[in-house]
Amino acid sequence: MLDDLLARFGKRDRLALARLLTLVARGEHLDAIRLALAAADSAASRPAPPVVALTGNAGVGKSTLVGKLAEYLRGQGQSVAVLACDPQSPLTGGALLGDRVRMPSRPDDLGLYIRSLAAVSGNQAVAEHVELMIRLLAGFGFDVILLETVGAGQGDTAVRELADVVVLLVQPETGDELQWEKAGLLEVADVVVVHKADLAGAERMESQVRELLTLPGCREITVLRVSSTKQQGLAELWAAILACPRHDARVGDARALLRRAQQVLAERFADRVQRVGPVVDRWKRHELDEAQAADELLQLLIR
Ligand SMILES: Nc1nc2c(ncn2[C@@H]2O[C@H](COP(=O)(O)OP(=O)(O)OP(=O)(O)O)[C@@H](O)[C@H]2O)c(=O)[nH]1
Ligand SMILES: [Mg+2]
Repeated sequence: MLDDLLARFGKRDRLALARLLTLVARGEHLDAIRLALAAADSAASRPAPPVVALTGNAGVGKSTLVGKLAEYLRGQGQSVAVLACDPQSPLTGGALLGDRVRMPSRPDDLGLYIRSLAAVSGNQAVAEHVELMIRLLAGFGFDVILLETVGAGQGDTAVRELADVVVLLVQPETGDELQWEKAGLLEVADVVVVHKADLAGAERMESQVRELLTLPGCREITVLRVSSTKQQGLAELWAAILACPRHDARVGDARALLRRAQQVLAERFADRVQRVGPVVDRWKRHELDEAQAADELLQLLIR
């Protein structure tokens, strides 16, 4: 079944993509999918798509802005995949909150793919699986990958590792909460969006953010006012995102190295990986005891 799915994925079958994402979300067949992607990566020569995370407090308008940004990019002819780490995401029709639909669903638009992910506790697991989902979407050939993440302080450092550019959303009249953002999120942000700029107090909020950013130790961060409602600032936001030095210098290098290591391992062990399954099956059927199975597996590896 997995082989069939992977073959269809290779032919850009969206249903296969959806099924593979589901498997990854459940933590199933991760290694096999990784291996298949590594093999495909080494064959493909296209550059990795930018991965942009939008993060911020609940209700700040992440889903709305992701939707608008996706529409903007579609208008530019770019294909876009969205991963919304939010089970109630209005982007996906919000099964739980149907009235919150904020983006027209476009089942016919093959250049747009939106997937919501259940928020799972334990950042490590989420990060690991989301990373593989991103690789699936990249492997499928999307030009841009947008990530909506729940703005919980702790998890956002994981976002830093996943995304090339992190956009932090704040909104007017949340003066006190800015302290919280100062503590954690400004450290991971590349761009700060004062969202809902159509509301009163946006300018004041912008100057507060700028003031915070003059504190010693702050990195160069672009601050912009954007209104999704009025569709203002989207082009400027995208330009600011593209102007960020993608984290390739640090994370990107490490990613490239890991990818290469994965390819080498996949190539070197391809024949043996096929033989691991049967050993495990024999162990499951009690034809081998643990020690014998472990021994056989070890022999496979050190051969
Ligand atoms: N005034 C104004 N309201 C906006 C704007 N963008 C979004 N909103 C409203 O803000 C509210 C929250 O929007 P969401 O997109 O669901 O926010 P979110 O950050 O994804 O929320 P969670 O996923 O629940 O954390 C909704 O009522 C939107 O209509 C904007 O540009 N201006
Ligand atoms: Mg949301």
